[in-house]
Order: sequence, then C-alpha cells, then structure tokens
Amino acid sequence: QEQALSEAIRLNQIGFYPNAGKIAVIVGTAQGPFQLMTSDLKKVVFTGTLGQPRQNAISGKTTCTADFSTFAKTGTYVIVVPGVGHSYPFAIRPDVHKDVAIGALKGFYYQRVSTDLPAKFAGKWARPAGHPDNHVLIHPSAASVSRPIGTSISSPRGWYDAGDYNKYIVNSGITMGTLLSLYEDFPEYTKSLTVNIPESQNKLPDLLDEALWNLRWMLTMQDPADGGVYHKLTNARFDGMVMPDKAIKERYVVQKGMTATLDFAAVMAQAGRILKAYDREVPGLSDSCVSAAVKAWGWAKANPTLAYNQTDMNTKFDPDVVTGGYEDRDASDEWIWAATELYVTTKDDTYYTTVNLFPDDQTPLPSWPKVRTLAYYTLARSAKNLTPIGKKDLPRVKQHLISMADSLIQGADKQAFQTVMGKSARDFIWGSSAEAANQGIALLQAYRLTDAPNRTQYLHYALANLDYLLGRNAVGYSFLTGFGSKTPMHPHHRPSVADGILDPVPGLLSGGTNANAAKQDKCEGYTTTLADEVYNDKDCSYASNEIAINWNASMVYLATALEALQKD
Ligand code: 9MR
Repeated sequence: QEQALSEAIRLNQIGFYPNAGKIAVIVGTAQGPFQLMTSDLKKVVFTGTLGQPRQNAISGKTTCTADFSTFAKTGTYVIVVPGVGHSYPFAIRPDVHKDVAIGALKGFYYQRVSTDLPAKFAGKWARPAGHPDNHVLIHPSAASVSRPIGTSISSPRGWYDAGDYNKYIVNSGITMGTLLSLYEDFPEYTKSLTVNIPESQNKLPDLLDEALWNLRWMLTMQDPADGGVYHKLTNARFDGMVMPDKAIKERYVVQKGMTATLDFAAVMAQAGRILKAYDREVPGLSDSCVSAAVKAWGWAKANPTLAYNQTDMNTKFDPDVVTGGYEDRDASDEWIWAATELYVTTKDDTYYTTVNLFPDDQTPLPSWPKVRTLAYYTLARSAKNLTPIGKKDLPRVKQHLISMADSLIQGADKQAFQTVMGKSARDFIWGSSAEAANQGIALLQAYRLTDAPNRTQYLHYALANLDYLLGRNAVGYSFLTGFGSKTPMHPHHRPSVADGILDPVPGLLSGGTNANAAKQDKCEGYTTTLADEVYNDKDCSYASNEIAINWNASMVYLATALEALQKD
C-alpha cells in the first residue's frame, strides 16, 4: 500500500545510535503494528506494535510510541505506520550526531564580529566583515576619570549575541562557561573535532580557537583602571534587518555591572587554567586571563551593589539604550560561580570561604541569569585537584547533582514524548530549546559521577532531550538550522534575513516553543495557544524563533558530549 510522508510521526530527524534507545512518537489515535523500512520504502526490516495511547498532559492530545530500540543495524530508514504514513528518513549508525556537534560549533564562526567570512570557510554564506568595533564610544553611564565622556575604546571581535548585532557580557558568560566546560569534560574528544575555521591548522583545538575569538573581545571590556567590566557593547537601538557591514550605527560600551563583572571573572579564571597547557601557542594569555579575573573580583568586592538597571540608566544618561537588557538583580549565584572558578584555578581558599557556596538545597537549571549550578559542575569535575576545604564539600556537591538529575528524570516515562523536556508547561519559555539542552547537560554531569545509582537513566534521557531538539517534539521541527528534514527556514537572524540566500545560516539553534511568544513579539501567524506548540517559523518571531549564542553553546555541549560518550 502507498505511504505518504506524515508529519504526525515525530522523531529525531538525524538518527540514532545502534546501541541506544530509539523511539518515534505518533500524534493521534493510531494503534496496531508499525514497520521500520529502508528509506526507499522497499524493504521491511523490523516490525513492532505501537504502545498504549497516552495523553499529552499539556495539550490533551493523544499520542503513542513506536519503539524500535532493539534494532541495531546500520542504515537509512523510515518508520511506517499503516493508515498514517511514513516518517522523515533518518540514519542508524555510530557517530550519528557528529555532524550536528560540528555544525553547531561552526554556528559560532558565522556569528563572528569584525572579520570577513570567506567562502573557503563560510560557503554560500560568505560575507564581508561587519562592526570593526575599533572606535566604540564610552556611554556617559560608563564614563570614568581615565575614560571620560567623548573618548572611545577599541573592542573588536566577539560573537554577535543572537539575531541582533550587539555583544553582551552576561550572555557571553554562560556561553563561554558551557563551551569551556565541554573542553574540560571531554578534552580528547573535543580535540579530535575539525570545524573548518581559519585556525583549524594551528595547534589549539578548534573549540578553543573559536572560544578565543570571543575571549579576546571580553578582555577588552574590562576597564584596566579599576577591573570593572562594562555590561555590553551595543547600538542605542536595534539595527534593521541588514547585513553586518551595512549596520554602521554608533556603538557604545555602557556602565559596569556586578553580574557582568562576576561572569567575566568566572570565564577568565576558567580560561586561564585551560590555556596554561597552551602557553607556547598563546604566550601569556593564560596569565592575562587569571589576572583579569582577579581584578574583576576585586572590583566586585568594592562595588557590591551595582546591579545593571537599564531603565534607571536611561533616566540619567543619554542616549537611551534600548537593546537587550540581560538584567538580573540577584548576583548571589554569580558570586558563587566566580568564587568557585577562581578557587579552582588559583587554589586560594579565600575565594572559597568568602562566599556561601551552599545557601540552600536547590540546584537551579543553568540559564544566563542563574549560574550557581555551573559552580557545582566545576567542583565535581575538579574533584581530584581541590584543596582539603573543597574536597570536604564534594559529597554535598554530588548530592546536589544527583538530586537534580533524579528530579529531572522523574516521570519522564509518562511524558507524551518520553522526554524530560516538556514534563511541565513551564519548560516552554523564551529560549526553551536551551532548557532542553541544559537539562541534558545536567543529566550528563550527574552521569559523570560514576557511583550515581541511576546513571544509565541519566544518559538515556540526555539523549532523549537531543531527540527532542532534533524533532521528537510537539511541533515536529528539528530546531537546529540546516540539520534535519523540517528545520527553521526563517529564524530571527539578521544575516539569514538579509543575505538573499534561501537557506538560513546553518548550525544555529532556534529558541523554540515559547508559550508566551505571541504576546511578546506580536508576530503574526501563531496558530495555537497550547504551551508546547507555540512556535512560529517567521523572522518576526523573535520570542520563538531567534537564535542565540548561549542556546547554541548548550546544543554544542549536549551533541558533542553524547558523541564522546558513545566512544566509551
Ligand atoms: O534569552 C533572553 C531571554 O531569557 C529573555 O526572556 C529575553 C527578553 O528579555 O531576552 C533574551 O535575550 C535576547 C537579548 O536580550 C538580546 N539579544 C537576543 C536575545 C535572544 O532573544
């Protein structure tokens, strides 16, 4: 019988590892048998029975699963459900997510500021340099004795934050922390990845080369006179939908802030210890990073109340700056993260003891305003290199990571798509794709604790969240541009809109489903209010379809770590 493509069959559109879980979720009331067929639809290679219908707790819709985990033969296949149709094609093979891992890392290359992207590396997305950022004005809010109003600084490089062209230290914080942690957690595997960037031939791993593009920018954001770090480098207002080289409005650095300075300290401390091993390739950079971190810490101690408040800033200074706020009044978690990274790098107990690292039993899922748990990840991974004071707390750190992982997996088997992502409607926030990826990372951090009782489950559900991101979800999109059969075609991403090329820049993670998106961006075309289905593949939908470096970093971590763990 003829089968047509059906979007009701949701699965990872890239594929599956031979020896791991493999499921598709069918939206609707189908029952009975299903088949796994070769992608030419000529041969049935496996037959199974659809699982019991279950109800999606968020939308109320009926779904069932097709489980073909036991089938392990390498190839390219489709799932066929009689009366429903066939799925998109997918592969079963080792290394199946390697291209995704490399592609998402390459996404950062496309976000580079102040440099041409030649066709050799950027293919059809080649473009001239934008934003030299060598004449950036000191916004009146940032003026100091050494840098008075009317002066400028040079602050080139970095990555564009997202679909806009500004550069924000707070969001660079978690982005860099996530990428550098990937390197520290899986050094051998990440060294083996070649991304085809201009630095691919040098002795540094491509992951670090890419991170250095942003690290060098971050270093310029510190005022050498006092150690404080500017919150962001930005236009006064967002650019239109033009290419980077056509966006030539004046740029400013705005006032120094507590969260920016502490995030900066954490990143510089972590980078400093990693780069020690590359002193020959990047002479002195490791030391510069550590001194920058120490200086930033000093500023934070001297100015503990300076939270960035954009509205407040705009009442006092001109011009008004109305670009991304990244405001966060609670810096207690940034203190914990900075203290921990400085402690682990310098082995100076004072950092550890100045801050209460365990204010309560919570282990918040990391996101740009919540970085406490990054400190626990770092303590766990550095277990062997801690001074006695840190060693003493290790059981406590492990307890945090395990209880977070246990609560994540709890009930995931009852969720309609059998993922941790989407157990609660609260997961569907602005940038929900990063929630999914960060849940996956949290599970992998706990998986790395070899004595954790449920660790095989952690790995299973981390992979399931990658399945979510690549298509097993309530909207049926693979959220990474260019990877999968149904992917975002119109992300809110200025170069993708303005370049006149049909395909968006690849390797960028769409923010994804966001229950409140319609209210937030007022883009037309939202078709539902069901929390897990509010997604709009239009470039005006910045609340559901923008891309951002912090989201991409989590995607890079999850895909790369799962690939690395396949080698075990
Ligand atoms: O990722 C940010 C999200 O958590 C906030 O809810 C949202 C609204 O404040 O802003 C997001 O960050 C945006 C930033 O402010 C500017 N560049 C684009 C970012 C992604 O949308």
